[in-house]
Parts: sequence; structure tokens; C-alpha cells
Amino acid sequence: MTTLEQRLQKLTRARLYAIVDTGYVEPERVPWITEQLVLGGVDLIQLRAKKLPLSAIAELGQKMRAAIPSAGPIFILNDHPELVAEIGADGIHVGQDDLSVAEARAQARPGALVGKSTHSLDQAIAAEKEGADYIGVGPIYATPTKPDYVPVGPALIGQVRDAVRVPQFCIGGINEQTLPEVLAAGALRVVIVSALLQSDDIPAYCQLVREQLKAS
Ligand code: TZP
Ligand code: MG
Repeated sequence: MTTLEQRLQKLTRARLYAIVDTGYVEPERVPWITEQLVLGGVDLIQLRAKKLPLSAIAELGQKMRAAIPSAGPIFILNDHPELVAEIGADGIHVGQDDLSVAEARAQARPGALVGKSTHSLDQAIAAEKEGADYIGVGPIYATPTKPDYVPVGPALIGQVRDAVRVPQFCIGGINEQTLPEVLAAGALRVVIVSALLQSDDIPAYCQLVREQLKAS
């Protein structure tokens, strides 16, 4: 059994977070993409399926669980805490307009991690106070993956790092070209979505990014 404590330890060491977003990946390809991310050595993998019915999300989640070794990456589900137990996810991720951290924790299985998206310094501080185990901070740059959001810019990274103790994952428009600026701004941990999912060689791309993260 993986406990919350063990998951939190893994989370503290984590640097690279990948999201399997069904806006980029057809459901049939989700298991293969997940295997590629595991091979690449990412630390967290999230399932983000904004437009699929709950039954399809549950099915995809179970397939992803089967592809992610329990000693491997942390497996997070976006948005549906009530499915966390059924798919065997390690945690749940909620946004500003979703359930509170406490509600998400209560609905997910015991020991589940809860992450929360934040888009400003105030939201980052509030998410930590609310009890989030980690926060996402972004979008750092404009991104087609979340087109309606105004980018916060890299300057927010250092402000959040100074104000918040929970792990901060910077997200939005991050790729091998923008990563140096993100790291220079003080980021320790990043989420990469489209650049990873659209790469021709996902394990090699993970390796490249992990080397950049390690060198910082
Ligand atoms: N939340 C803030 S930005 C973002 C999410 C889910 C999308 C990031 O995607 P990409 O493709 O890495 O810019
Ligand atoms: Mg959400």
C-alpha cells in the first residue's frame, strides 16, 4: 500500500510532470503514450480528459494505471475525485473553479494527493493555506492547451517560490526552448503537455528536459 507519506516523499523529489491530455491524444493511443512517458522517467503523469464522459475517463484511467508501475511515476487524475479509487490514481488535481481542496480530498480515496492550479501569487498562497499538497503555477507563457488564460510570465515563479513551501510546478508553454528562462526565474519543477505529447521520440525528449532540470 502506498501511503500519503510515501506519495509526499516522491512528490518532494519530483521535477518533471507530464499530462496526457485527450485534446492531443486519441483515447486509443493513451496507453502507448503513457508507456513512453514511463520509459522517459517522468515523475508524475496526469490524465486530463476535458470532453470525455465519466465512463470513458474511468476506462482510460484504468488502462493508464495498468501502464504505470506502482514504484514509478505518481498518477494524478484531473477533475473527478469520485473516480480516484476506481482507477487507483495516487491523487487528484483541481482548478480554481472546481471543488475545494478539502472537498476533493474527502471524495478521493484516503491517502490521495491533492494538487491545485493557481494563476497568481494570491491564489498560490491561498491554495497552500487550503491544504493543497502541490500547486501548479501558470500559464507561464501563452499556450494553445489553455487558450483562454492570460499568461502570468516567468517573474511570478520567484515570487511564489519565496511565499509558498508546498512544491510548485510551473506550467504553460514550457518546452526545451523556454525551459532555460523558466529555470533562471527560479523554477525547480515543471509540467510539460503539448511539447512532450507532440514529440517524435517521447523518452528522448524526457531525457533532454530532465538533463536541463538536473543541470539547474
Ligand atoms: N494549466 C495551465 S497552462 C496549462 C494548464 C493545464 C496547459 C499547459 O500545456 P502546454 O502544452 O505545456 O503549454
Ligand atoms: Mg479542473
